[in-house]
This record gives sequence, C-alpha cells and structure tokens, in this order.
Amino acid sequence: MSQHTSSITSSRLEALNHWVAAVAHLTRPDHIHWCDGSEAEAAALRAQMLADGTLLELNQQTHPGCYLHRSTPSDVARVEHLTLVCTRERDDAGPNTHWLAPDEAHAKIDALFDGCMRGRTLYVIPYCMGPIDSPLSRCGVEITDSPYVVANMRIMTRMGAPALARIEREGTFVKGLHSIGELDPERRFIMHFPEELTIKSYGSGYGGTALLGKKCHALRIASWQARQEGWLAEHMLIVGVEDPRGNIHYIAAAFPSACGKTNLSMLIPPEGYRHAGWKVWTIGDDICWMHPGPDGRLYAINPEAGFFGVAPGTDHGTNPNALASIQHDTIYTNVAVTADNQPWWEGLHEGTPVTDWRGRPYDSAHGPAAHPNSRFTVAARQAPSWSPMAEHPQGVPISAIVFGGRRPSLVPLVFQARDWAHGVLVGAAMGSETTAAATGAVGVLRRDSMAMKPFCGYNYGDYFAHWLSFDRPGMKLPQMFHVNWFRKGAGGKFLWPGFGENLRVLEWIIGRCTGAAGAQDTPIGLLPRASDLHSEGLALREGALDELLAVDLDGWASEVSDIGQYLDSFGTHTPARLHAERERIAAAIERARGALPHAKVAS
Ligand code: GTP
Ligand code: SPV
Ligand code: MN
Repeated sequence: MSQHTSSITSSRLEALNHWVAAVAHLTRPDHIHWCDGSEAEAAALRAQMLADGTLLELNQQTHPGCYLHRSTPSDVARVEHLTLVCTRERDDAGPNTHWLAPDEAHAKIDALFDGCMRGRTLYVIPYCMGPIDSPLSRCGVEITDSPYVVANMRIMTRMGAPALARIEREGTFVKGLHSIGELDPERRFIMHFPEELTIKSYGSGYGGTALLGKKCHALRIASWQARQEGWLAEHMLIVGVEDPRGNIHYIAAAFPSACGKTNLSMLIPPEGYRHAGWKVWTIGDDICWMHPGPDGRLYAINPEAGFFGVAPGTDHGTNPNALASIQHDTIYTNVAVTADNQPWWEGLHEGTPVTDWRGRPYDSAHGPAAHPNSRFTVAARQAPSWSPMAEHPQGVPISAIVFGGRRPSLVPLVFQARDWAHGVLVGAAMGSETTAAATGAVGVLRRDSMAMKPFCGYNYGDYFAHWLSFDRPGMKLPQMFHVNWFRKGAGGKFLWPGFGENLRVLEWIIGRCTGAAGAQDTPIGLLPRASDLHSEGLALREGALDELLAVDLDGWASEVSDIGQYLDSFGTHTPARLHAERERIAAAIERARGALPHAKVAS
C-alpha cells in the first residue's frame, strides 16, 4: 500500500487535507490510507478481504479474477425513504425528495459518525467522474471505511493518483463521507448537501448508497450543479448505433432502475441486421452528462468507468455482451454459486445453484437463489461492444433522447414527441412499475419523471423548467421518443420479445431523426404504422404488433388527467408551458374521441 500518512503535502490540497483531518478527528480510525489506484494496492486489499471473508474466491479456472461479496441481508438495495436532500429551503428540494434542514441533518448523521471508525482503516479515494482529460468531467473524494467500496470505486471510476493530480490542479471536488457503521437499517442515512457539494452516507455497504461517485455525486449533486451551469445530469444509457453505411447515431435513454438500460446499451443486433452491417457501440449503461456544444447539439459523456449491472436475467440469449464481459475480473454481489463455485442467477441457463445469495444451501422454498437485485461490478472496457468514443473528452453528439418504463398496459411500443416541449412532458409523465433495485414493494406503478425520481437533487418542477430551457435559438436539439418493452398481452406475457429485437425500434427512431422513416399522427404523438417497422425475421404472436401500436383513446384520456394531477403536485414550480402542453394533448384526445366514439386509433 502506498502512503500510510495522514496527509499529502501540497498547498493546493490544503482543503482536502483539512477535511480528511477533521473527518479522522470525528471518526477516530486506527489508520489512514490514501488510495493511489495501483494494481499493488488493489491486490493487497483483495488479500485482506479474502482473509476476513468480505470476498470469497469464485472458480478461478472458469472465472479468473472473479470474487463474490455477500452483503448483510438487510442491505441489498437502495433505501429511498432514508435518502435525503438537505437544502436550506425545503422548496428547493421539492416534494419529490425526502428533505431535512442542513443543520439538523449534519447533527443527526455526525452523531452516528462519532468514533465509528475505531479499529478500522479510513480510506481516502480521489476519483474522477468522466474521462480524466475531459473538461466535462468532475472530481470527488470519497472517504470510506469499507475496502469493498474501494475495490468497487476502482472499477466504477477513474480512481487514484491521476484524479488526485486533477483535484490539485482544479482545487475543487465533491466531498463524500461514508461509513458502513453497524449496517443497521435503523442507523442508516444517505444525505446530500448540494449547496455544500457534500454527501454523507452511514450504515450501508450497498452499491448505490456506498459508492458515492455514482448516484450520490453523478446524479443528485451533479443534477443540482447542472441546473446552475446549464447542462443535464441524467439516469440514462448512451449507445451508438452504426448503420450499414457506417454512420453512428448516438442515443441517450432514460429507463428507471432495473428497466433495461444495461441491456439496451450493449444489445446484439438480430441476425438479419448483423448481416446487413448494423453494429452497436456502448458508451454508458446508467449515467449521462450532456452539455450543449458550440454547434448547438447536446454532447454526452459517461461519467463512469464500469458497470454495476443487474445479474438476474443476464444470459446468452438476452445480453451476451454483458455475459462475455463478466467472465473475468468481476466482483459479484449477492449471486448464488454452483457446486464448482461458479456464479449463478435466475435466468442463467447454464449451471445449477447449490448455495443461495445468503450462503445457505439452496432451497427454492427460500425464494430465488440469487437476490433479485444481485449485481456485477466490471470495468466497462471489458465489454466487447465498448466504444472507443467513450474516452473522447468532448463526448458524443446525441441524435435522440428516449424515455421508457415498465408499462404492462396502455403505453405503445414506441412513439415520437412532436417537439422538445412535448418531449419534456413525455419524460415528466413517465410511469413505471417499481423493481427490486430499491427496498419496498415491487411491481407498483408510479410516476418516475425522466427515471430520476430517486436521483433528482432538487425540485422536480424546477427540473422540468430546466429541461424546457434548452429549447432556445441556436440549439439543435435531439428528437424525443418514448418506448415500452414491457407491454403484456391477455395471458400476462410480454407482447414484445425485447433485448436484441429492440434494435428494430431504434432503427425507426434513427429513421425519424434522418427523415427516412414514416409515421402516423395520433393525439399522443407520432407512431410507426406496422409497415414502418422492419419486421422481417421477427417472431410475434398473431395480432401482437397491432396491439403494441394501438392508441386506446379512453385509456389515454384518464392517463392524461392523472398526469395533470401529478404536475399539480409541484405547485407553482411546474412551468406553465408544461401545463399548456398537457392541455393541448388532452384536447386532441377529446377531439379524436368525439370524432370516433369508443374507438381506438389502430395502426
Ligand atoms: P439499473 O442498473 O438498476 O439502473 O438498471 P438497468 O436499467 O440498467 O436495467 P437492466 O438492463 O439491468 O435490466 C433489468 C432487468 O430487465 C433484467 O432482468 C433484464 O433481463 C430485464 N430486461 C432488460 N431489457 C429487457 C427487454 O427488452 N425486455 C424484457 N422483457 N426484459 C428486459
Ligand atoms: C439503480 O438502482 O438505478 C442502479 C443501482 O443503477 S445503484 O447504483 O445501486 O443505484
Ligand atoms: Mn441506475
């Protein structure tokens, strides 16, 4: 390990040294270790975690460099009710967040931090979110007492000496303080102080609540900064789709947690598309920072360097690129294992689980073998589809923004917004069924605007206004769309095959951006006719495509009225423009219903 010193000598790092000293004074660690990100450091930490059982070795013949971490069973997902945004004014945080006044919040959590690192090592992790030489990237420092967090941050961010050098140059960084504490759900908080660029997280070792560079910094704090500085920090994948002529179209897509971002970002084209020359390039699978460029287009970077992906459902048939990525040098969290110590999860067709995610002999009476929110942590460059453009300091130009969620009924496979304001309404109105990525009930339909419900660091009404503000002279904004891979038929089965087949929908989206694809106008937006989608080689149940592309006007009338109530819940913060847009659509639906009583606008 590198420096067992309590500080680094440099006057430019005075603020950092001062903060580390203050935290050490509060938390009382036995040792302080400044992470340099080196291979030697990683190896030493790994040896230590293998010795104390934090990591278990997986089958090194089949999965070289792969390890398993079993977290405390009560600490397996994000905890939204314990995740707080602490602004001076309650209204700045908005009804979409849980709020506490900063003074009260600091007092509450500092009492938990008091002496919590006795007998432990305090790790200082300097990290950079985004390519190390990109002007769009931002740095932070996480202090943690968890070596598992250090190991994950090393994969998920550009961590160590280069990040420290950038912090020394810039003099600013986001401060994140984390302790696993007692891993007690009763003594757990994840607090954000956007006005102080500070995060404090206590009592959890789970990814999204402990790897502070990810949701805490790159979404909650960054969304606050982005509003002030005129850019967007979003819960979006970034994918490049190369057409047979060799043009790459970049698409950013916001789907809520466990709703298909990782999968779409690295999909393998259907066979016919592969033969024709279509290729898919992954830039990011979870977070997207978008800035207006000099030409008025939005340019996106992925602030992360790795994937913290959902394991269940990952297989050769669904996501072969992810499966290939995680054959080596991967940290698995809360998956099951086979008799010969290979990782296993529901949906993986090879192997049989013998030990469940809690380390008990597998018994189907206990529930699934792998936790439904079990995850893999892997370097992004291990994905066969990893794009060389992912390291580009200026980012990639975005042609289309796509919103989507788990909607078992009503919402068609795809539709296009008429213009930017309509697109912002479509994003704001997004709904989705809850998933295992957060504690609480699964499968409950709720509004999740722009997939940012758990991650927006400020008032959603102000956030909608910020989105609308990009619609100004000189901007060349992306086209906006909504997709739904999760529509169910009468038998409760998904109507759309999803995964690689989603490229058919992306092709239509790209065609709409270039002018090559047709559409029909409906009150809710522009939909493809069945003939506008490339369906050769697509196996669908009789009538499924018509069902997927139908607009149920009665259903939409009540949906749009519900959206009105939702927009009202942000009071005067909701921009008038958004209300007007909703009223325009409500009126169009009413006109169409009048013209066609009880009718559906079929494709
Ligand atoms: P977070 O990392 O939580 O933000 O999630 P994510 O949006 O990256 O979700 P991910 O791609 O990991 O998918 C979550 C689950 O949805 C997995 O179990 C997938 O198998 C499933 N899934 C993804 N894409 C599709 C699809 O097109 N159709 C269906 N039916 N399921 C899908
Ligand atoms: C999500 O829940 O959206 C994730 C996983 O991407 S976590 O980083 O834990 O939030
Ligand atoms: Mn996510």
